[in-house]
Formats: sequence, structure tokens, C-alpha cells
Amino acid sequence: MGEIVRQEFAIDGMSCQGCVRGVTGALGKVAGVKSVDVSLERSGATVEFDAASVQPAAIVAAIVAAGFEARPR
Ligand SMILES: [Cu+2]
Repeated sequence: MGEIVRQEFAIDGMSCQGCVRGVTGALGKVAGVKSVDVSLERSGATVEFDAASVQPAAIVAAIVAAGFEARPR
């Protein structure tokens, strides 16, 4: 188990709580992600993850695969 990192990601394209649930569910399936807080108001997500097992690019990719644009903030 590596260092737990907390990082903000900007997400474009979320318009309702269904989108928030979609992103939350997608991130919850990424191995190494410890916690997810997706906010419609902030158009983003705060993600805590194990830096030894997941890279920020994989978190971005999971959000994109769910149908949204994302980038580290
Ligand atoms: Cu929606």
C-alpha cells in the first residue's frame, strides 16, 4: 500500500445528480481509489487514491469512459 493522495479533478458535462451518480460509480470501480466526492456545483471531483496502484491519468480515463470530460485541477 502506497501513499494516499487527494486530488481535485475538473469535470465538464455533468448536468444533474444522475451524472454525479454515474461519475461516482465509475470512479468507485477503479482499483486503488479510496474515496470519491463528486460535486455538480463545483463541476468536479475530489478523489483520494493509493498513488502506488493508480495514476491520475487512469482516474481521468474512467471519467471520460463514463461520458464526461475531465482533467486534474
Ligand atoms: Cu445528468
